[in-house]
Amino acid sequence: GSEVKEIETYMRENTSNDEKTDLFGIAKDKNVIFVSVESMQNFVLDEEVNGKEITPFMNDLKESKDTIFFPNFYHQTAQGKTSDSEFLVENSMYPLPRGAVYFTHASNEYNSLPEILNEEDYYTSVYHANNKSFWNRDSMYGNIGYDKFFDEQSFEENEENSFGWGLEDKAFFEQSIKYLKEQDQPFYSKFITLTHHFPFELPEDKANIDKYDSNSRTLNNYMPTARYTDESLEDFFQQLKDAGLYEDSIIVLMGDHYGISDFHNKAMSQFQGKEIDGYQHVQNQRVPFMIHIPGYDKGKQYDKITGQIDVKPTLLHLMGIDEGNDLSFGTNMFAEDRKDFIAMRDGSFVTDEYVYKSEVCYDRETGEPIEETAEESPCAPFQEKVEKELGYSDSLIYGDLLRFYNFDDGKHQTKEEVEELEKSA
Ligand code: GP9
Ligand code: MN
Repeated sequence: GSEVKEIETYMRENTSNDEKTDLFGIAKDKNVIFVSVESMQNFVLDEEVNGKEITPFMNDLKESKDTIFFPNFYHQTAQGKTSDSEFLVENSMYPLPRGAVYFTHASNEYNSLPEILNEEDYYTSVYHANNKSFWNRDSMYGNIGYDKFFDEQSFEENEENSFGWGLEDKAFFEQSIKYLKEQDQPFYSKFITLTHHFPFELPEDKANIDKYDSNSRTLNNYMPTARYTDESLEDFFQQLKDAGLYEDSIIVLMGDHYGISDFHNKAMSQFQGKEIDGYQHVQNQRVPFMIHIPGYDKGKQYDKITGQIDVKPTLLHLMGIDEGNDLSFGTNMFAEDRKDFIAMRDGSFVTDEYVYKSEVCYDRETGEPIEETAEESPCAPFQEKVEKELGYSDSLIYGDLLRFYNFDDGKHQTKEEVEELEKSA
Protein backbone atom coordinates (compact mmCIF):
# COMPACT_ATOMS: atom_id res chain seq x y z
CA GLY A 1 0.00 0.00 0.00
CA SER A 2 2.57 2.61 1.04
CA GLU A 3 4.93 1.71 -1.79
CA VAL A 4 2.36 2.42 -4.48
CA LYS A 5 1.59 5.71 -2.71
CA GLU A 6 5.25 6.70 -2.91
CA ILE A 7 5.44 5.79 -6.59
CA GLU A 8 2.19 7.59 -7.36
CA THR A 9 3.54 10.71 -5.65
CA TYR A 10 6.70 10.48 -7.74
CA MET A 11 4.66 10.18 -10.94
CA ARG A 12 2.33 13.05 -10.01
CA GLU A 13 5.34 15.26 -9.30
CA ASN A 14 7.57 14.29 -12.23
CA THR A 15 5.53 12.88 -15.05
CA SER A 16 2.05 14.30 -14.88
CA ASN A 17 0.42 15.27 -18.14
CA ASP A 18 -2.22 17.89 -17.53
CA GLU A 19 -0.64 20.70 -19.57
CA LYS A 20 -2.85 21.46 -22.60
CA THR A 21 -1.20 22.53 -25.85
CA ASP A 22 -2.66 23.69 -29.18
CA LEU A 23 -2.59 20.09 -30.29
CA PHE A 24 -4.84 18.84 -27.50
CA GLY A 25 -7.76 17.06 -29.13
CA ILE A 26 -6.57 17.53 -32.72
CA ALA A 27 -7.33 13.87 -33.37
CA LYS A 28 -10.55 13.82 -31.38
CA ASP A 29 -13.02 11.27 -32.76
CA LYS A 30 -10.62 10.26 -35.52
CA ASN A 31 -9.44 6.73 -36.09
CA VAL A 32 -5.90 6.03 -34.97
CA ILE A 33 -3.86 3.68 -37.10
CA PHE A 34 -0.67 2.81 -35.28
CA VAL A 35 1.99 1.00 -37.30
CA SER A 36 4.77 -0.74 -35.41
CA VAL A 37 7.51 -1.04 -38.01
CA GLU A 38 9.68 -4.07 -37.39
CA SER A 39 13.39 -3.39 -36.76
CA MET A 40 13.34 0.02 -38.45
CA GLN A 41 16.06 2.38 -37.24
CA ASN A 42 16.67 6.02 -38.13
CA PHE A 43 20.11 5.38 -39.57
CA VAL A 44 18.61 4.34 -42.93
CA LEU A 45 16.50 7.50 -43.31
CA ASP A 46 17.77 9.76 -46.08
CA GLU A 47 20.54 7.29 -46.93
CA GLU A 48 21.24 5.43 -50.14
CA VAL A 49 22.71 2.17 -51.37
CA ASN A 50 24.36 2.40 -54.79
CA GLY A 51 22.58 5.67 -55.52
CA LYS A 52 19.12 4.47 -54.53
CA GLU A 53 17.21 5.75 -51.51
CA ILE A 54 16.60 3.05 -48.92
CA THR A 55 13.34 4.47 -47.56
CA PRO A 56 11.98 6.94 -50.14
CA PHE A 57 8.43 6.85 -48.79
CA MET A 58 9.33 7.56 -45.16
CA ASN A 59 11.86 10.17 -46.28
CA ASP A 60 9.07 12.12 -47.96
CA LEU A 61 6.49 11.38 -45.30
CA LYS A 62 8.57 12.91 -42.52
CA GLU A 63 8.84 16.15 -44.54
CA SER A 64 5.12 16.27 -45.34
CA LYS A 65 3.06 19.28 -44.20
CA ASP A 66 0.73 16.82 -42.58
CA THR A 67 3.43 15.04 -40.56
CA ILE A 68 4.95 15.70 -37.18
CA PHE A 69 8.35 14.05 -36.98
CA PHE A 70 10.54 13.37 -33.94
CA PRO A 71 14.07 12.59 -35.15
CA ASN A 72 15.40 12.11 -31.60
CA PHE A 73 12.97 9.39 -30.56
CA TYR A 74 14.54 6.35 -28.85
CA HIS A 75 13.33 2.79 -28.47
CA GLN A 76 13.56 1.57 -24.87
CA THR A 77 13.10 -2.15 -25.28
CA ALA A 78 15.02 -5.07 -23.75
CA GLN A 79 14.78 -8.85 -24.16
CA GLY A 80 11.05 -8.76 -24.93
CA LYS A 81 11.79 -6.99 -28.24
CA THR A 82 8.55 -6.18 -30.13
CA SER A 83 6.44 -7.06 -27.11
CA ASP A 84 8.47 -4.67 -24.96
CA SER A 85 7.78 -1.87 -27.40
CA GLU A 86 4.09 -2.73 -27.28
CA PHE A 87 4.15 -2.71 -23.50
CA LEU A 88 5.84 0.70 -23.44
CA VAL A 89 3.25 2.20 -25.79
CA GLU A 90 0.25 0.65 -24.06
CA ASN A 91 1.24 1.42 -20.49
CA SER A 92 3.91 4.12 -20.43
CA MET A 93 5.84 1.85 -18.10
CA TYR A 94 9.24 0.28 -18.69
CA PRO A 95 9.66 -3.31 -19.78
CA LEU A 96 11.62 -5.53 -17.40
CA PRO A 97 15.42 -5.73 -17.18
CA ARG A 98 15.24 -9.48 -17.87
CA GLY A 99 12.64 -11.59 -19.64
CA ALA A 100 9.52 -10.31 -21.34
CA VAL A 101 6.84 -8.67 -19.23
CA TYR A 102 4.30 -9.93 -21.80
CA PHE A 103 5.14 -13.45 -20.63
CA THR A 104 5.92 -12.95 -16.97
CA HIS A 105 3.27 -10.41 -15.92
CA ALA A 106 0.47 -10.71 -18.45
CA SER A 107 -2.29 -10.90 -15.86
CA ASN A 108 -1.26 -7.90 -13.80
CA GLU A 109 -3.55 -4.97 -13.27
CA TYR A 110 -2.78 -2.19 -15.78
CA ASN A 111 -4.57 0.87 -17.05
CA SER A 112 -3.63 0.31 -20.67
CA LEU A 113 -4.31 2.44 -23.69
CA PRO A 114 -6.94 0.07 -25.19
CA GLU A 115 -8.82 -0.02 -21.87
CA ILE A 116 -8.89 3.76 -21.69
CA LEU A 117 -9.99 3.98 -25.32
CA ASN A 118 -12.73 1.42 -24.85
CA GLU A 119 -14.19 3.67 -22.19
CA GLU A 120 -14.14 6.50 -24.70
CA ASP A 121 -16.11 4.32 -27.12
CA TYR A 122 -13.27 3.42 -29.43
CA TYR A 123 -13.12 0.00 -31.04
CA THR A 124 -9.63 -1.41 -30.48
CA SER A 125 -7.81 -4.05 -32.49
CA VAL A 126 -4.41 -5.47 -33.41
CA TYR A 127 -3.28 -6.79 -36.78
CA HIS A 128 -0.28 -9.11 -36.89
CA ALA A 129 0.19 -12.09 -39.18
CA ASN A 130 1.90 -14.39 -36.73
CA ASN A 131 0.78 -17.10 -34.32
CA LYS A 132 -1.45 -15.48 -31.71
CA SER A 133 0.50 -16.87 -28.78
CA PHE A 134 3.88 -15.52 -29.93
CA TRP A 135 5.08 -13.27 -27.07
CA ASN A 136 1.97 -14.46 -25.22
CA ARG A 137 0.05 -11.78 -27.07
CA ASP A 138 -3.29 -13.56 -26.87
CA SER A 139 -3.24 -13.49 -23.04
CA MET A 140 -1.87 -10.00 -22.71
CA TYR A 141 -4.21 -8.50 -25.31
CA GLY A 142 -7.18 -10.07 -23.56
CA ASN A 143 -6.09 -8.64 -20.23
CA ILE A 144 -5.51 -5.12 -21.46
CA GLY A 145 -8.79 -4.90 -23.32
CA TYR A 146 -8.27 -5.14 -27.07
CA ASP A 147 -11.59 -5.94 -28.71
CA LYS A 148 -10.03 -8.06 -31.45
CA PHE A 149 -6.71 -9.60 -32.52
CA PHE A 150 -6.43 -10.33 -36.24
CA ASP A 151 -3.67 -12.92 -36.01
CA GLU A 152 -2.29 -15.15 -38.77
CA GLN A 153 -5.56 -17.06 -39.01
CA SER A 154 -7.23 -13.96 -40.40
CA PHE A 155 -4.84 -13.94 -43.36
CA GLU A 156 -4.32 -16.07 -46.42
CA GLU A 157 -0.79 -17.24 -46.93
CA ASN A 158 0.50 -18.99 -50.02
CA GLU A 159 3.83 -19.70 -51.67
CA GLU A 160 3.75 -16.42 -53.53
CA ASN A 161 3.12 -14.13 -50.57
CA SER A 162 5.10 -15.67 -47.76
CA PHE A 163 8.72 -16.35 -46.89
CA GLY A 164 10.97 -16.10 -43.85
CA TRP A 165 8.79 -15.15 -40.90
CA GLY A 166 5.57 -15.68 -42.84
CA LEU A 167 3.14 -13.42 -44.64
CA GLU A 168 4.91 -10.54 -46.36
CA ASP A 169 4.05 -6.99 -45.33
CA LYS A 170 2.52 -6.01 -48.67
CA ALA A 171 0.01 -8.87 -48.55
CA PHE A 172 -0.53 -8.22 -44.84
CA PHE A 173 -1.64 -4.61 -45.37
CA GLU A 174 -3.64 -5.43 -48.47
CA GLN A 175 -5.56 -8.19 -46.74
CA SER A 176 -6.18 -6.06 -43.64
CA ILE A 177 -8.18 -3.39 -45.42
CA LYS A 178 -11.35 -5.46 -45.70
CA TYR A 179 -11.42 -5.93 -41.92
CA LEU A 180 -10.50 -2.34 -41.22
CA LYS A 181 -13.41 -1.10 -43.32
CA GLU A 182 -15.85 -3.17 -41.27
CA GLN A 183 -14.73 -1.88 -37.90
CA ASP A 184 -16.90 0.46 -35.85
CA GLN A 185 -15.52 4.00 -35.84
CA PRO A 186 -13.69 5.61 -34.28
CA PHE A 187 -11.17 2.82 -33.90
CA TYR A 188 -7.66 2.41 -32.59
CA SER A 189 -5.86 -0.25 -34.63
CA LYS A 190 -2.29 -1.38 -34.23
CA PHE A 191 -0.48 -3.00 -37.16
CA ILE A 192 2.73 -4.93 -36.52
CA THR A 193 4.87 -5.56 -39.59
CA LEU A 194 7.15 -8.58 -39.95
CA THR A 195 9.13 -8.75 -43.19
CA HIS A 196 11.97 -6.46 -42.07
CA HIS A 197 13.05 -8.88 -39.34
CA PHE A 198 16.35 -10.61 -38.67
CA PRO A 199 17.84 -12.30 -40.73
CA PHE A 200 16.30 -9.89 -43.28
CA GLU A 201 15.73 -12.38 -46.06
CA LEU A 202 13.87 -11.39 -49.19
CA PRO A 203 13.33 -13.28 -52.47
CA GLU A 204 15.44 -11.59 -55.13
CA ASP A 205 12.49 -10.69 -57.36
CA LYS A 206 10.96 -8.67 -54.50
CA ALA A 207 14.06 -6.57 -53.88
CA ASN A 208 14.15 -3.12 -55.46
CA ILE A 209 17.52 -1.97 -54.18
CA ASP A 210 20.89 -3.67 -53.89
CA LYS A 211 22.21 -5.23 -50.76
CA TYR A 212 24.88 -3.29 -48.94
CA ASP A 213 28.45 -4.50 -49.32
CA SER A 214 30.28 -5.12 -46.03
CA ASN A 215 31.49 -7.97 -43.84
CA SER A 216 28.03 -8.21 -42.25
CA ARG A 217 25.49 -10.29 -44.11
CA THR A 218 22.90 -8.96 -41.71
CA LEU A 219 23.55 -5.30 -42.45
CA ASN A 220 23.82 -6.08 -46.16
CA ASN A 221 20.42 -7.78 -46.16
CA TYR A 222 18.88 -5.10 -43.95
CA MET A 223 18.76 -2.56 -46.78
CA PRO A 224 16.50 -4.33 -49.32
CA THR A 225 14.04 -5.44 -46.62
CA ALA A 226 13.92 -1.90 -45.21
CA ARG A 227 13.07 -0.77 -48.73
CA TYR A 228 10.48 -3.50 -49.11
CA THR A 229 8.70 -2.47 -45.90
CA ASP A 230 8.92 1.20 -46.88
CA GLU A 231 7.11 0.29 -50.13
CA SER A 232 4.50 -1.65 -48.19
CA LEU A 233 3.80 1.48 -46.11
CA GLU A 234 3.38 3.54 -49.24
CA ASP A 235 0.91 0.96 -50.57
CA PHE A 236 -0.93 0.98 -47.25
CA PHE A 237 -1.44 4.75 -47.35
CA GLN A 238 -2.88 4.40 -50.84
CA GLN A 239 -5.12 1.53 -49.75
CA LEU A 240 -6.42 3.63 -46.86
CA LYS A 241 -7.22 6.43 -49.31
CA ASP A 242 -8.96 4.05 -51.71
CA ALA A 243 -11.01 2.63 -48.85
CA GLY A 244 -12.10 6.12 -47.75
CA LEU A 245 -10.42 5.68 -44.38
CA TYR A 246 -7.50 8.05 -44.77
CA GLU A 247 -9.20 11.42 -44.20
CA ASP A 248 -10.79 10.45 -40.89
CA SER A 249 -7.68 8.87 -39.44
CA ILE A 250 -4.32 9.79 -38.02
CA ILE A 251 -1.51 7.42 -38.83
CA VAL A 252 1.38 6.89 -36.45
CA LEU A 253 4.57 5.10 -37.54
CA MET A 254 7.02 3.82 -34.95
CA GLY A 255 10.12 1.61 -35.21
CA ASP A 256 9.90 -1.08 -32.53
CA HIS A 257 13.60 -1.62 -31.69
CA TYR A 258 17.03 -2.00 -33.28
CA GLY A 259 17.60 -4.57 -36.02
CA ILE A 260 21.37 -4.22 -36.11
CA SER A 261 23.16 -5.22 -32.93
CA ASP A 262 26.67 -4.38 -31.75
CA PHE A 263 27.98 -7.54 -33.42
CA HIS A 264 27.87 -5.55 -36.64
CA ASN A 265 29.75 -2.49 -35.43
CA LYS A 266 32.49 -2.85 -37.98
CA ALA A 267 30.04 -2.83 -40.88
CA MET A 268 27.96 -0.10 -39.27
CA SER A 269 31.02 2.03 -38.86
CA GLN A 270 31.72 1.57 -42.58
CA PHE A 271 28.13 2.53 -43.45
CA GLN A 272 27.98 5.55 -41.15
CA GLY A 273 31.55 6.68 -41.68
CA LYS A 274 32.22 6.94 -37.97
CA GLU A 275 33.37 4.86 -35.06
CA ILE A 276 30.59 3.12 -33.12
CA ASP A 277 31.53 4.05 -29.56
CA GLY A 278 29.13 4.20 -26.61
CA TYR A 279 27.80 7.54 -27.79
CA GLN A 280 27.12 6.37 -31.33
CA HIS A 281 25.61 3.14 -30.04
CA VAL A 282 23.03 5.14 -28.09
CA GLN A 283 22.38 7.48 -31.02
CA ASN A 284 21.76 4.42 -33.18
CA GLN A 285 18.90 3.41 -30.88
CA ARG A 286 16.79 6.13 -32.47
CA VAL A 287 13.84 4.72 -34.39
CA PRO A 288 11.33 6.45 -36.67
CA PHE A 289 8.43 8.17 -34.98
CA MET A 290 6.01 10.17 -37.13
CA ILE A 291 2.45 11.29 -36.60
CA HIS A 292 0.64 11.86 -39.87
CA ILE A 293 -2.52 13.96 -39.64
CA PRO A 294 -4.27 14.33 -43.01
CA GLY A 295 -5.14 17.98 -43.61
CA TYR A 296 -3.05 19.25 -40.71
CA ASP A 297 -0.80 21.42 -42.89
CA LYS A 298 1.38 22.64 -40.01
CA GLY A 299 3.67 19.64 -39.92
CA LYS A 300 7.10 20.12 -38.47
CA GLN A 301 10.07 18.44 -36.92
CA TYR A 302 10.47 18.49 -33.13
CA ASP A 303 14.10 17.93 -32.21
CA LYS A 304 13.58 17.34 -28.51
CA ILE A 305 14.45 13.99 -26.97
CA THR A 306 11.55 11.56 -26.76
CA GLY A 307 11.02 7.84 -26.38
CA GLN A 308 8.52 5.02 -26.50
CA ILE A 309 7.62 5.72 -22.86
CA ASP A 310 6.09 9.02 -24.06
CA VAL A 311 3.79 7.61 -26.73
CA LYS A 312 0.76 6.86 -24.56
CA PRO A 313 0.40 10.33 -22.99
CA THR A 314 1.10 11.89 -26.39
CA LEU A 315 -1.61 9.91 -28.18
CA LEU A 316 -4.12 10.60 -25.40
CA HIS A 317 -3.29 14.31 -25.68
CA LEU A 318 -3.91 14.31 -29.43
CA MET A 319 -7.13 12.40 -28.94
CA GLY A 320 -8.31 14.97 -26.42
CA ILE A 321 -8.53 12.55 -23.52
CA ASP A 322 -7.65 13.99 -20.12
CA GLU A 323 -5.07 12.19 -18.06
CA GLY A 324 -7.50 11.99 -15.13
CA ASN A 325 -6.26 9.43 -12.63
CA ASP A 326 -4.01 7.65 -15.11
CA LEU A 327 -0.36 7.17 -14.19
CA SER A 328 2.56 7.13 -16.59
CA PHE A 329 6.32 7.37 -16.57
CA GLY A 330 6.34 9.18 -19.91
CA THR A 331 5.47 12.76 -20.70
CA ASN A 332 3.44 14.25 -23.55
CA MET A 333 5.92 15.03 -26.31
CA PHE A 334 4.25 18.34 -27.09
CA ALA A 335 4.32 19.73 -23.55
CA GLU A 336 6.76 22.52 -22.64
CA ASP A 337 7.44 21.17 -19.20
CA ARG A 338 8.69 17.63 -19.60
CA LYS A 339 10.83 15.17 -17.74
CA ASP A 340 14.43 15.83 -18.74
CA PHE A 341 15.80 12.38 -19.60
CA ILE A 342 15.10 9.32 -21.75
CA ALA A 343 16.14 6.15 -19.95
CA MET A 344 17.23 2.96 -21.65
CA ARG A 345 16.62 -0.33 -19.98
CA ASP A 346 20.34 -0.99 -19.38
CA GLY A 347 20.74 2.24 -17.42
CA SER A 348 22.13 4.32 -20.25
CA PHE A 349 20.26 7.53 -20.95
CA VAL A 350 19.98 10.71 -22.97
CA THR A 351 19.38 14.23 -21.69
CA ASP A 352 19.37 17.56 -23.55
CA GLU A 353 23.09 17.90 -22.93
CA TYR A 354 24.46 14.43 -22.26
CA VAL A 355 24.48 10.87 -23.45
CA TYR A 356 25.46 8.29 -20.87
CA LYS A 357 26.52 4.75 -21.65
CA SER A 358 28.70 2.17 -19.85
CA GLU A 359 29.96 4.64 -17.25
CA VAL A 360 30.98 7.25 -19.78
CA CYS A 361 29.28 10.64 -19.87
CA TYR A 362 29.35 12.13 -23.39
CA ASP A 363 28.60 15.63 -24.53
CA ARG A 364 25.43 15.12 -26.59
CA GLU A 365 26.35 17.76 -29.12
CA THR A 366 29.97 16.85 -29.84
CA GLY A 367 29.85 13.15 -28.93
CA GLU A 368 33.07 13.61 -26.93
CA PRO A 369 33.46 12.03 -23.49
CA ILE A 370 33.38 14.65 -20.74
CA GLU A 371 36.85 14.99 -19.18
CA GLU A 372 37.09 13.41 -15.74
CA THR A 373 37.70 16.02 -13.08
CA ALA A 374 37.69 15.93 -9.29
CA GLU A 375 34.13 17.18 -9.41
CA GLU A 376 31.11 15.01 -9.82
CA SER A 377 30.27 14.01 -13.41
CA PRO A 378 27.38 16.08 -14.83
CA CYS A 379 25.70 12.78 -15.63
CA ALA A 380 25.64 11.65 -11.98
CA PRO A 381 22.41 13.38 -10.88
CA PHE A 382 20.61 11.93 -13.91
CA GLN A 383 22.02 8.49 -13.23
CA GLU A 384 20.30 8.56 -9.87
CA LYS A 385 16.99 9.69 -11.35
CA VAL A 386 17.12 7.02 -14.05
CA GLU A 387 17.79 4.25 -11.55
CA LYS A 388 15.02 5.45 -9.31
CA GLU A 389 12.49 5.61 -12.12
CA LEU A 390 13.38 2.21 -13.59
CA GLY A 391 13.22 0.76 -10.08
CA TYR A 392 9.77 2.22 -9.49
CA SER A 393 8.47 0.78 -12.74
CA ASP A 394 9.92 -2.63 -11.87
CA SER A 395 8.33 -2.53 -8.41
CA LEU A 396 4.91 -1.81 -9.88
CA ILE A 397 5.24 -4.80 -12.17
CA TYR A 398 6.90 -7.32 -9.86
CA GLY A 399 4.45 -6.57 -7.04
CA ASP A 400 1.43 -6.09 -9.31
CA LEU A 401 1.00 -2.92 -7.27
CA LEU A 402 -1.53 -1.20 -9.49
CA ARG A 403 -4.07 -3.56 -7.90
CA PHE A 404 -3.94 -1.24 -4.94
CA TYR A 405 -4.72 1.87 -6.94
CA ASN A 406 -8.19 2.61 -8.21
CA PHE A 407 -8.00 4.30 -11.60
CA ASP A 408 -11.66 5.36 -11.42
CA ASP A 409 -11.29 7.60 -8.40
CA GLY A 410 -7.52 7.77 -7.87
CA LYS A 411 -7.90 6.29 -4.39
CA HIS A 412 -5.80 3.61 -2.81
CA GLN A 413 -7.19 0.26 -1.81
CA THR A 414 -5.97 -2.00 0.94
CA LYS A 415 -5.11 -5.62 0.38
CA GLU A 416 -8.36 -6.60 2.10
CA GLU A 417 -10.43 -4.35 -0.15
CA VAL A 418 -8.74 -5.77 -3.24
CA GLU A 419 -9.43 -9.33 -2.07
CA GLU A 420 -13.09 -8.45 -1.46
CA LEU A 421 -13.40 -7.03 -4.97
CA GLU A 422 -11.70 -10.04 -6.51
CA LYS A 423 -14.09 -12.38 -4.70
CA SER A 424 -17.17 -10.52 -5.83
CA ALA A 425 -15.95 -10.27 -9.44
C1 GP9 B 1 6.83 -11.69 -33.87
C2 GP9 B 1 7.28 -10.33 -34.19
C3 GP9 B 1 8.76 -10.21 -34.14
O1 GP9 B 1 5.47 -11.83 -33.75
O2 GP9 B 1 6.65 -9.39 -33.38
O3 GP9 B 1 9.21 -10.32 -32.86
P1 GP9 B 1 10.61 -9.77 -32.36
O4 GP9 B 1 11.59 -10.88 -32.57
O5 GP9 B 1 10.98 -8.57 -33.15
O6 GP9 B 1 10.36 -9.46 -30.96
MN1 MN C 1 10.35 -6.65 -33.48
